[in-house]
This record gives sequence, C-alpha cells and structure tokens, in this order.
Amino acid sequence: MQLIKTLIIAATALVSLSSSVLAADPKLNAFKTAKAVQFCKDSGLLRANGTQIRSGFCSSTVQGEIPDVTKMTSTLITFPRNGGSVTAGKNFTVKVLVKNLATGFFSDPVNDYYDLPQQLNRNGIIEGHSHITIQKLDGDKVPEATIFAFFKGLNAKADGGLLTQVANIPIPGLYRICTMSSSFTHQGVIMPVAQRGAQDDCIRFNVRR
Ligand SMILES: [Cu+2]
Repeated sequence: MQLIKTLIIAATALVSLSSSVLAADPKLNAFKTAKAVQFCKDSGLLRANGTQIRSGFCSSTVQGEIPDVTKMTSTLITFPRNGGSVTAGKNFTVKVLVKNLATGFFSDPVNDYYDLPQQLNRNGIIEGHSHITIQKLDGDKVPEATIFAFFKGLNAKADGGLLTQVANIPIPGLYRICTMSSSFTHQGVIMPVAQRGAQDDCIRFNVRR
C-alpha cells in the first residue's frame, strides 16, 4: 500500500513537472518516447506496426499536439433527425456538421493506422477526419462493437463544416448512428481538458419498410 502511495505521489509530481516547465525540452520528450517504447516492450502485446491488428497491440505513438480549449472538436448529426425515419433499401444522405476539425486529413488505414501523433494546423485546429457508424439496436442490449450495419470514414474535406455520406440500410428496425472524430491516422481526437462537451454525436432513427 505504501509503495502504491509513493508511486502515486511520484507520478503526480512527474505530471505537474512535465506539464509546466519541461514540456518543450527535447531531451525530456526523447525520454518520454523511450519510456513509451519501453512500455510496449514490457507489455506482452504485439508492437504496433501501422496495420490494424485485430488481436490488439501496444502503441508507443505519442498523443501529440492538443488544441486550446476554445478549439475543441464538436459535432452534430443533422440528418437523419434524432427519432426520425428513413426507408429501408433506399439511399439517404447522412449529414454531419463539424466544428474545430480540419477535415480532409486521412491516412492510409491499411498501413498508417495510429502511427503519427495528433497534429494541429497553423490555426491550432486538429487535422483529421470523422467516421460514421450505424448499428441496429435491440431494446436495451448493448450493441456489439464488431457488428455494424454501415461504416464509412469521411475522408473528404467538409464543405462549410458539413460532411455528407450516402448510406443504405436494407433491414427495417431501430438504429443508432454515431460519429467518431479522429486525427490523421485514425486515433480518436485528444482534447486539452476532461470536462467538456462531447466531440461526437449519436442519434437514433427508424428504418421503415
Ligand atoms: Cu479514420
């Protein structure tokens, strides 16, 4: 117990130290990178290699550049409407409004998955893209993350903050559509503070016969 307490105090001290004066010290950054690499060496998991390893892996990519609180990513799905409906087997256009995400930055997901830190553009906005994922709901059963009716990375540049994607759901039912905002190499966006609005949106809608 004493050891754990000592470790927590040491960790807290390290955090306050690193977040204040030493953040820009290249030697400390090298030290942190070395620590991250060592962390993955010590982990029993496969090392990340830029591919999507389905059995899980250990990444030593640093989190990277994190925006100012006034530039945190925020998203709203405007179509389908929450509680609205579309017709089964008929194309519809999902509309996503996104704020504070410089879209159109989309790395090759086959070879460059999670392999670069989050980066900001010269205006301090995260460079990345969003995704939409649509899942069928079954009462209060938590959906399986491996099962989805539709998925698409939104690789195009937003037009006035608007991202669109044509989708088609053949089977009627209640569905959930969510966005997943990410940086260039597909990792979820990283924000400067914990207490904030969500970077993503989810809505529920009906697919009718
Ligand atoms: Cu992606």
